Amino acid sequence: MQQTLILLKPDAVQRRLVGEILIRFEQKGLRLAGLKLLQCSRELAEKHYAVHKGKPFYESLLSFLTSGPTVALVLEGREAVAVGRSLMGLTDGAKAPPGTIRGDFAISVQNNLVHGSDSPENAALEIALWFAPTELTKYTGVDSAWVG
Ligand code: IDP
Ligand code: MG
Repeated sequence: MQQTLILLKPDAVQRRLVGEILIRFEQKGLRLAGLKLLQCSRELAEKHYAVHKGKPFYESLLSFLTSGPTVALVLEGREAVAVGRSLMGLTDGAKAPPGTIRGDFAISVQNNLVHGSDSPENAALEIALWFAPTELTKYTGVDSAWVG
């Protein structure tokens, strides 16, 4: 079963949108494999956003991600990476279509509420960055025959 790393960034926590956002992923059919609230360190933020090092928004992005608690999720299900990305919508909240998380709740490019892995390979790397193996669960969804 494919897994993806989803972060509900500090703006989602501060704006009390955690429940509102989590329900979107659950209702779609993705299942929780890991969940925690943590304060992201500078070191973790640097590793997580290493691909953006050198870009004009890099420092601001690190400040944002470390500015308050983040909810980290591992979600699993069929095509979890692509499904996660499509529920999130485009990076820029102003351009994200209504019906998506960013389209419904964000208008900023930076403060866009969620992170989602962009490939199964990156998902595996990101999950290992944010979670210890003992923090992840393995179980069979009792409704999997119906949900898919
Ligand atoms: P993604 O989150 O949709 O995958 P990325 O291009 O990977 O988007 O960018 C990572 C994060 O960096 C975005 O979610 C957003 O918070 C921030 N970001 C991306 N582009 C910009 C920008 O042009 N200005 C400010 N922040 C940006
Ligand atoms: Mg990205």
